[in-house]
Amino acid sequence: MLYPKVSTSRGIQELSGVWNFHLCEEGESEESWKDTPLQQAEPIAVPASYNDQKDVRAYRNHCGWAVYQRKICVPQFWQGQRVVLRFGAATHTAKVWLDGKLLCEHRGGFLPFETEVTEMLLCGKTALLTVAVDNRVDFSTLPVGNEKGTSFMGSDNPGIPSVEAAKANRAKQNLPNFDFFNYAGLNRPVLLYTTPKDYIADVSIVPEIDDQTAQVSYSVRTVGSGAVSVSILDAQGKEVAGAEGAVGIVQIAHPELWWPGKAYLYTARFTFGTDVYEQTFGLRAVKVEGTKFLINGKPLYFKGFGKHEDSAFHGRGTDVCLNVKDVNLMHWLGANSFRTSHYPYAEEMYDLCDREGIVIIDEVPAVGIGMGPACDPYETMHIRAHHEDVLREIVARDKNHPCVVMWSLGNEPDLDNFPESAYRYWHSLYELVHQIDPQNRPVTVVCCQNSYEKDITTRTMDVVCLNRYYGWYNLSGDLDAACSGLKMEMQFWAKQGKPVMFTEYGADAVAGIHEVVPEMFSEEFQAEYYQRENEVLDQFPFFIGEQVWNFADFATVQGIMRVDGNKKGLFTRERRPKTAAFYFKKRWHGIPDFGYKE
Ligand code: GCB
Repeated sequence: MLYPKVSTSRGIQELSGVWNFHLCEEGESEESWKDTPLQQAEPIAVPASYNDQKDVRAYRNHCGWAVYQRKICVPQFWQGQRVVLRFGAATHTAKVWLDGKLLCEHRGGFLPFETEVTEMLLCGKTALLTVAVDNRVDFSTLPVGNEKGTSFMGSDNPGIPSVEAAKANRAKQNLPNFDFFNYAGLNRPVLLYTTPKDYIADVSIVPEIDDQTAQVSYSVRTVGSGAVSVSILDAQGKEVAGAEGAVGIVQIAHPELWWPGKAYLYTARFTFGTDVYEQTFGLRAVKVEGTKFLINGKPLYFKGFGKHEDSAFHGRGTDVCLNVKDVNLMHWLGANSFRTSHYPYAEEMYDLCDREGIVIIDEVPAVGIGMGPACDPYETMHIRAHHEDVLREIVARDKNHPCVVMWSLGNEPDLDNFPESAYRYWHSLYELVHQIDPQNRPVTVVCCQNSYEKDITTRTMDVVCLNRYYGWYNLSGDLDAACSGLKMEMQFWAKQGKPVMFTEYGADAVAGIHEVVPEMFSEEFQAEYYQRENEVLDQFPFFIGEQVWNFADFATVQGIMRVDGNKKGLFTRERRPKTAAFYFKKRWHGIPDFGYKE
């Protein structure tokens, strides 16, 4: 799906601002307000999560539908155009009405959707836009919620009669099976945009690089009739190549390649009749060969993070200022990459990373797929069809970004309790993504600390991505034992002939707790944990990257394992550095992006 851009043929009207808002009570239909202005509406900022915008438990802990409303209209000079209403995301399920007419429904809280509203808005009137969003998570949603029991961080003491009785009378609540706060609402920009009646619906760009020239295959999907042409502009806006036709190949002589840390962007200006759409792209090749991850033929060493879209007040709301700040902090640290744990991020972040040369492992919200050794999640959860839809949607959205170098099918599913079921599930998704990605990038699934010998899926991915907590969740506080366990596991991976990286490792550190003899939760322990484990990882040539958990402290569901959120950040939630940030700054500026282990 194309990102809306202004061009000589296209206009945009942003609908950001303060909307009207209402939380539905249990039993109240989300449709009640579809054609009626909300009574006693509350103000709510869009884009942003609603949870932290008002300090009442009802907002924070809401479970179910919430209704957003505002009036919209378009200028008369948009007559003759096609008008589209677009949501960057609505978390997790959405229904959209205009003057009471149902325009669309969407499942999945982290990807865009849109609907044409030409007839309804070009009649010269103002219309009532009503959007209902449902934040409930269960066995049919991604991310997954538990249907009974507790949330990820909860504790239940089964068997105590008074506790059991109290549980039965509890108010309905979400039980996330994942460790991040279930921020909900219109988290991403909402806008109206125009195209001509005959328009460009999608573009796809696939670069291939040779020593002296680069070849770019392109294809354009159009609606209506007309001729397609493309003109390729360099970073200064000078035309360097061009072609006619909806499908074709252009050659770029003396190409400037896109590198991590040294981004170079070309623009493909597509024309179809009167419509013009500009798509930036980079010339870069991605390939896994043996135990190496090659970008433009050179072996990359990943230095970076798992992150979250998370900040005070906004929750998971798009914050382009925070994005710029975070990318600048990555440059400060000498990092080159991050994973969009545990869901696709807002499109604005990918544009920024294209421009700033930061590499992304792009993950879908398939997190929480596991129910312990007693129950096969692949038999019990009803997620397969939705998982495929989400993968198709993320590839359609992000396929042209040079910053995206690998797809992650999901985070920490059960891979070892039901190894055959897991293999059947994940391997078919792996094949699907290889088929649908025009650039055929590497594909992975992120593996949690498990019985790696029983897990027959992780080793079949293009890159083995491991989340490991030696010294934290196991062998807690004992870094000698942690390093010995880690080393033993690495010897197993050495035999698999695959590139291996950490997509998570870490320790909570509460900013301000300092110790001469470091123990858990102090800043010094966190720094020492990384220093000791990195000494082990550096011994293995097939180990191609370290992404720490997490970039910054973040909000999560309350529970006995978390005090005011997850504290594994190298930065606090306000982006103040902890001791470990200075350790990594020194280390990563000393590790080249390419050829570290040659
Ligand atoms: C993990 C999860 C991540 C958690 C992290 C932790 O393995 O992938 O979502 O936040 O551990 O801190 O426990």
